[in-house]
Amino acid sequence: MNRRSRIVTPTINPARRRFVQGLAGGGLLAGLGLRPDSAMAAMNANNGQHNGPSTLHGPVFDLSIGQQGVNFTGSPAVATTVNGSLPAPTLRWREGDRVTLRVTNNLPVDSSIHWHGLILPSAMDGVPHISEGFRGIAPGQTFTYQFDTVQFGSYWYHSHSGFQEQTGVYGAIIIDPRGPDYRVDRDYVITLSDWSDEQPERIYAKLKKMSHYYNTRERTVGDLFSQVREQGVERTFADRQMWNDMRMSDRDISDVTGMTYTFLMNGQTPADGWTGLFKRGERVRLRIVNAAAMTFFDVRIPGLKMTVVASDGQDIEPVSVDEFRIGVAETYDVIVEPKDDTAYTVFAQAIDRSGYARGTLTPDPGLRAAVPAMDPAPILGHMDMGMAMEGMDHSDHDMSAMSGDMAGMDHSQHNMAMPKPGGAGYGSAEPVVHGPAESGPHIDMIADAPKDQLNDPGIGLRNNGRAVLTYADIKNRIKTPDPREPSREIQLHLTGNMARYMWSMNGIKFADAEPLRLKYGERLRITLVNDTMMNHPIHLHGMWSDLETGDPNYIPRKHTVIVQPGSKISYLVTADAMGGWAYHCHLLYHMLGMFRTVIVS
Ligand SMILES: [Cu+2]
Repeated sequence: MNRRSRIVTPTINPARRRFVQGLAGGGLLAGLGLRPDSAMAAMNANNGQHNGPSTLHGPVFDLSIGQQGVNFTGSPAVATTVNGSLPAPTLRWREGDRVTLRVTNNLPVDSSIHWHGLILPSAMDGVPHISEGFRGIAPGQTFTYQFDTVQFGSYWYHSHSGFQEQTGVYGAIIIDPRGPDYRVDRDYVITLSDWSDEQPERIYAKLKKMSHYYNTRERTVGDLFSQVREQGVERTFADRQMWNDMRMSDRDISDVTGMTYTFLMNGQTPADGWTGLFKRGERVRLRIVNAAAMTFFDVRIPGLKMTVVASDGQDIEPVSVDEFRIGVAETYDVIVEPKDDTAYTVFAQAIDRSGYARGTLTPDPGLRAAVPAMDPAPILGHMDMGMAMEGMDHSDHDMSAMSGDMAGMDHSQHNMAMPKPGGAGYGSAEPVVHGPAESGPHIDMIADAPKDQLNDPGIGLRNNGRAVLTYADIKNRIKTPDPREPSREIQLHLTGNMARYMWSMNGIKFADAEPLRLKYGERLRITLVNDTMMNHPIHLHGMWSDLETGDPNYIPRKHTVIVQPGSKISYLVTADAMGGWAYHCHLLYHMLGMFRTVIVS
């Protein structure tokens, strides 16, 4: 691997090479675009970054949303971009600054920008018809956002109108602290996203018509024979009968896959790859933002340990890992210290292994590292359906391995902290109750025995021989800002019917739902129960989700929380932000149904 070579040496299984690797040299089309000047600027070397979006420094920003010709796959397409750049320019300002962002909409339809993870007044949050007095930005109009920055760290911004997030309106935000920061020699943003040449409306229509449309991994006859060989006829039959009865597939990991997506790293296709430079011995900070519409990524840099130092912009007690999963809309900051004069691949495989985004950290722009093979595609097991662990006898190998982990987890927790069930920081002690709206054709599953799975790295990452970050590893670096016990608990179920592609909360879709009302100043707990087979990244606007990972003194704060299939998870919220806020699954095509308005008054 020390060879100086420009050649990418893919070792991936040819059978899995179906995803759209993209075009080398693809990206923004300067010739077709409206603003070729900024497109070129975006391609220029930038702070040791070989390619990727440029950085704008605040406190005053002018952003213009428009259309831009791109070519990521060999076919020209039209993206929606900010200042002609995809991803949008990185915005950098300072904690304590009053920022002004003048956003002009040059699209023929309404647009908006939401500042994801920022604590600000409702009127500045950028969600049409939910943020106070905000109805979106009409074509040709400029909306001026202005607010005081009360935080620091890595965040991002994106359109909250239509499906514009899918077509390119997303970018990173870096807020530098007034106080001391991690000392590093290099500081790079890594924005992950999923590009499709198909119009998002078309993708959505296909999913509505046939939810498996993009799932090319249905079982084959060969799978049947190998399952019979491993588990015997009876167990194989019982297992398959269960899946058939439910009219579900145990391969449904992602709704939209590499069949249509080209996965991008800083706007670069896997064929090209983003490149960041370093000198041996330097400390390099990577701010990873998952700006994808629908894709979870598992991120690793073979040969390098990553020290995770922040989650969703918030400093955490540093954790050293080989790999982490990043849900849609989450951000993680890691520090790496390459000791050798060699190139490293930044490898972000999609959760369903239908493709990957790729970049390179290298001392020399001409040097590349091998691209690892993708892991086997995960298969859903009983735990992912929230079934009781006793029912585990005919589960897959993943599962039996997990039972050991779970036993270990319970044990250690009891020994360690003597948790007060239901106490702040420890999660819910309330029974799981399925409401009356959770039956009918719009619901295809309920979790009988959903478990806290804080210690579980998630499907496809269990027992893979690498140290994988889990939510249980995340502890705040500062003391819990609001140590109050929750005065009440709201249990919200994430619900849906995969086959009909209907998504909801508590069995009720957004259009039919009453807002969730919070009392100003109250401290409450929200427990999310996932009655579906998918991971949902749930994002509460305007207030922190204080994730209960088992230590009441150092509760980490997140803006987006992954709820694993068939599991439950709890966080505390201090309702300290007046007005209307969006609260929703951040998977773009789930959002229409799995959404609530939160009103704090
Ligand atoms: Cu969802």
